[in-house]
Amino acid sequence: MSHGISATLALFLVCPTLWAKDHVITQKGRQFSRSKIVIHPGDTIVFKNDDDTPHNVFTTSEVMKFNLGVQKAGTELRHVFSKAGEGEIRCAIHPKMKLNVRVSK
Ligand SMILES: [Cu+2]
Repeated sequence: MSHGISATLALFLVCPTLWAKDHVITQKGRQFSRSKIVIHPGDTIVFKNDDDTPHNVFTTSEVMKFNLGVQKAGTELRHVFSKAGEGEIRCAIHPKMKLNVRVSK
């Protein structure tokens, strides 16, 4: 085996996040673009704000607790989901906005 191939293999073995994906969720009309999403550990959700008002993506779900803070119109914020489990993402400004996220191994 050449050094080049073994170095590439080693990189994949130590760095599983090379397979990680970005999933885009848009916030428009004070709604998330979907109500559910299934992703894998290490994946990122990119939250885009396509409204002309701010949003504030957060969750209190135990397996994935985070709060992206106030997100200005026209911006995008990212969050990496490292642990398997299920939770409900909400918007602190618009209580009707809900997104069920399942992080499945
Ligand atoms: Cu909102």
